[in-house]
Amino acid sequence: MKRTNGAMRTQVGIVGAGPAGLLLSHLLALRGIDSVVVESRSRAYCEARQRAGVLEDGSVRLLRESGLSGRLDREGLKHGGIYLQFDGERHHLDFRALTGGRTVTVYAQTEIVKDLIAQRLADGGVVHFDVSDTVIDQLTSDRPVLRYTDAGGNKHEITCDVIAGCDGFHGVCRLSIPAGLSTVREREYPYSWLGILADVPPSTDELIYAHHRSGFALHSLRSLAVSRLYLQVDPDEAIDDWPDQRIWDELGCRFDLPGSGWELKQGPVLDKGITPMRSFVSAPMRYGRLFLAGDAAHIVPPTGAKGLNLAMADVDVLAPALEALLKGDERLADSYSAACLGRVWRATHFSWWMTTMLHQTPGADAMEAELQLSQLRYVVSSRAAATSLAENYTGYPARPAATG
Ligand code: RFL
Ligand code: PHB
Repeated sequence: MKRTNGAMRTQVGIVGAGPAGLLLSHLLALRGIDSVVVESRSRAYCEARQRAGVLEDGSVRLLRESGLSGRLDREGLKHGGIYLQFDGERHHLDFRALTGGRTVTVYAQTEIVKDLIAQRLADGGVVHFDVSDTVIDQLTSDRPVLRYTDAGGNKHEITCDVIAGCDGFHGVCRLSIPAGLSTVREREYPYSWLGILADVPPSTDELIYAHHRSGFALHSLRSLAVSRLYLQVDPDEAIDDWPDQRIWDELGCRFDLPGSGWELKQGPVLDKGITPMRSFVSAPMRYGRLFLAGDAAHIVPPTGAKGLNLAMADVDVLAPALEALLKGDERLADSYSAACLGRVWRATHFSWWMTTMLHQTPGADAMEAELQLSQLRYVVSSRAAATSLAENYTGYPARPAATG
């Protein structure tokens, strides 16, 4: 950030210090482009917010190629498949065998955010936490402005060349696009996820997605010592009605495999919360000099493990597009939205498909239950169907290997 006669100036003003905003700031810095990130929450809050856990191989490569994978390479857990459980049976899908060697990596979003913040600050990057009253303006000019109030109550205005709206689903940037100029496609699902983080080694080597007549359950993990588990619950459930033992009992019931000897290990609950499920796509992802990336433009239900990966894929496309735009070539900026939306819609469909195949729809009839079970049986018995799941789960389209 530069100061000229008291006025502040940067090339790219970035709203939001989630994975999209922080990674974009880093990718721009690698290209010699100056940015300022403003974030309404504290650094501690951003680093502790429990969210995603699964990275596609393309996301891992992006982090590696941009010098951010030191801890990820040491601590990330490579997974070559998942389990699908239904009808009292647990089936393994072997992604390596189905996709010619592709894998995913379990490495928590909290750790990616910690790594990104540490790297930006070590490189002299500017990230302002605890800001309020964020406003973006003059978006159709070539000098858009970013206004905010800092933690001490002082008001600031930064003149930018471009603004990146990386402020998540509840941010202000998308709302700054005039209503008639964007198209929104949205679906709310009639269930939520109750998620816990537990101080207990995972009871599984790879994630278990379980279809059960009481509702969906997912066994994920954060490390070889910490488990992450989810339960489908009604959207109006209150977390206070779910004491820890009730959660463990319900998880035990939904993952139960009679006669197998398998048991769910229980431990102290470190964090718990309820998240609604929604699909949402706002297009185009550009308005003048405002570019949206990540959850600011699109969200998916977490069943496909796609949200974080989409956020990273967006900024992978946006960084070179902004580099070219700042040199006077707008072609990549013009194609940014379309380039991202192809992947976004594929992930939106996959997430919807996984969600509707695995959850119990309130009020659904026996016909729907049989259709779900038939689809699940098909996925675990047909190589073609299993390959389709594996290809989407590991990331479609695959991120091309780096050249040179
Ligand atoms: P974020 O992470 O929401 O970051 C946006 C940031 O913007 C800030 N902000 C503002 N700052 C300044 N001024 C304002 N007016 C602002 N308004 C908002 C916010 O405080 C925040 O820090 O969006 P980003 O960067 O686009 O990243 C998206 C991901 O966080 C999200 O898609 C994933 O977490 C989704 N997701 C998953 N994705 C995966 O790829 N794999 C998974 O396994 C996975 N599991 C999940 C998930 C999301 C979940 N929840 C809680 C929604 C599991 C769950 C339970
Ligand atoms: C997680 O570990 O938080 C997680 C993993 C897979 C999903 C969703 C969430 O599909």
